[in-house]
Amino acid sequence: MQVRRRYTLPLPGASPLALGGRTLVMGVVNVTPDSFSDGGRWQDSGRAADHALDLEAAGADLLDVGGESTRPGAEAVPAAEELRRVVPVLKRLVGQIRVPVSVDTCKAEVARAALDNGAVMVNDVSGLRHDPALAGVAAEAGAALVVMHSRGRSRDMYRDACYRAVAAEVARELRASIAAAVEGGVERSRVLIDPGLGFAKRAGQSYDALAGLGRLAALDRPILVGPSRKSFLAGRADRGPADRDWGTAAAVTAAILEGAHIVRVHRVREMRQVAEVADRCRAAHEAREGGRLADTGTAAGSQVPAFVESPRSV
Ligand code: PMM
Repeated sequence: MQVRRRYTLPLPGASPLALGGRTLVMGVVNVTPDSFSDGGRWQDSGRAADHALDLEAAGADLLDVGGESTRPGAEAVPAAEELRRVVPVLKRLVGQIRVPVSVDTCKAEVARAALDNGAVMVNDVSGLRHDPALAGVAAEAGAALVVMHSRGRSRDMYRDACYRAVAAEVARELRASIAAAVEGGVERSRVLIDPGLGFAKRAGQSYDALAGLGRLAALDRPILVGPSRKSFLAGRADRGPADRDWGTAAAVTAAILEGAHIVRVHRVREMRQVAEVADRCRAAHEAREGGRLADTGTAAGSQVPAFVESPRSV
């Protein structure tokens, strides 16, 4: 098991997020016709907003709203179309949603509109490679910024999937993304990192990135991991996306034991239960190791969750 540091993530106009005690669950809201798992289901802005509220009620700690599919082979979506998909959903959520909302985009223009309409975090799957101006937009708003590891573009996702040592190369490239964020004006304390499971990584390489998550601790930033329903979980039976939730549960558990602070998932209620059990495993390990695996980070105060035994439990 790997160390998981504690962080306090500042958010504009909202309470800061405490990271590293309990794992936070980020619910996915894809307002796209073609995402690999749920494409087309939430295209209507009213249905997408209802879905976001359902995920909040199911226990999501934060939500990630996106208007561009990043599945392998997907063509880029023009900014105008991405804005048309995402902004009406965000507008509907203002005043209704209580958890922080992130926008999943690589485009500065879309990020700006989303931040103007209630989003407080930008999730850039390109790690600032596609539109470096995005850093300035996040900085100006004081937003949190997720820089995810990937290479190339969605349409030729696997062309650059060649690694000698996946975890080390992902860490090195994420270090460059953090530097680009800071150079663009984003405070380091607002940056999160993500190894980008399934992005420019074949199945075995995604497992290598997951198993090597501990290497990212050296970058001293909170870690977000998004294994949900991805093709590396298809297994020998070649299961389809909707059939990968048990595999997602296993990957979420592995990610938490390897040091993830936030997991990005489609099935919030179920994965919240998974995260709670994995957190208890962490806490038991930490107690046994006498604090070796506990906080070595920057935020003060104990955030290890207090576990209340149910009187009904056998
Ligand atoms: N995966 C998808 C989209 N956005 N963002 C982050 N930070 N990490 C991920 O792993 C990730 C992402 C893949 O598509 P989906 O929205 O259908 O899950």
